[in-house]
Amino acid sequence: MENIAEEVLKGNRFALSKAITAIENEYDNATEIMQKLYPHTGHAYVLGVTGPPGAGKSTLTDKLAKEYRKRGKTVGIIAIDPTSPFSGGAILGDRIRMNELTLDPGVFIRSMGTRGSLGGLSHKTADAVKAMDAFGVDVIFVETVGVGQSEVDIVKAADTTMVVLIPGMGDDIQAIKAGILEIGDIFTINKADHDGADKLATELNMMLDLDGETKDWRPPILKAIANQNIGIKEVVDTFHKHHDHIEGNGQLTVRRTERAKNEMLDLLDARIGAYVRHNIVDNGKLDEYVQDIKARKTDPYTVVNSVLQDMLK
Ligand SMILES: Nc1nc2c(ncn2[C@@H]2O[C@H](COP(=O)(O)OP(=O)(O)OP(=O)(O)O)[C@@H](O)[C@H]2O)c(=O)[nH]1
Ligand SMILES: [Mg+2]
Repeated sequence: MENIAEEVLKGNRFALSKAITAIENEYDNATEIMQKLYPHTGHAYVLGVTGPPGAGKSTLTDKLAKEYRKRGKTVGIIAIDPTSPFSGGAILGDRIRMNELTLDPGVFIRSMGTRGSLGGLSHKTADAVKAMDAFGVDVIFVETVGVGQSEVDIVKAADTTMVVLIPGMGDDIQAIKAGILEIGDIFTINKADHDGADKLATELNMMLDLDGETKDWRPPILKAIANQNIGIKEVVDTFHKHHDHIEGNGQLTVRRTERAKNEMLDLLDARIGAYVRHNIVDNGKLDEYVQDIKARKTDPYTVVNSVLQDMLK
């Protein structure tokens, strides 16, 4: 395909698929594709969905996507494959569960691999989001597992982030609370058909009370039974509420500006890193430096200073 970007802009699904593959694998044409797509981004609303493995994130996303379709919106879904080998089986599950959605031309689903590329994943996810945005979907879901730093980085691509929790997590909630309180605009307790949903809601409420004194948005706590389609409309309504809230108080613009800034700095870091590598690692100079540093003939600080001076000439 000659003009992948042009085809994406025309709404060609196959081209969108190729564009995301180029992004994922860092093909040479990825930058050019993004340059052409970028002017056409900024229209989609991006929803982050994160939470522990098996919480029902994909099931929820599937039902939420269908609800958005009912409301006349087109939907993109990016599922970031679980890194853990324990939940690796869910990748196939995701595809099967979301299968009926893939028959709907108003929905585009794509999973992206994390293996071996955690560092670059947030920027690849952000680019995949932009590709879907330029393609023309109204709403984009980004599903990630867990609440570690890499997920936090990934949800930075989202305008509104929902954290999915499940009853019976016991002390786990203590362990992850710092991370989840920070990133959750909305909390959904899924699997509310299991015991302990109310207890979890109470605990979460207490934590949010402690955390939320200075904030003007109190993250709502919702309950859902995703596989029975219960609580789905309420989640979508709450997404809308949060959207209206951050649009009204200017936070949406602030978030998006911050995102543009961080993305540019990340890109710059990556390019500079690649340039440095190319210049001192590939030509074997690094090994010489390391030998000299090890022998205490010089030190890393001096070496870095002189390498930089040489490069910036
Ligand atoms: N009982 C019950 N089971 C549910 C509910 N929602 C989802 N499930 C089931 O929980 C299992 C995991 O659901 P997924 O949607 O794959 O969960 P996930 O969070 O996407 O999982 P990973 O992507 O692997 O982290 C599936 O067997 C679902 O059918 C619910 O509300 N109640
Ligand atoms: Mg999933």
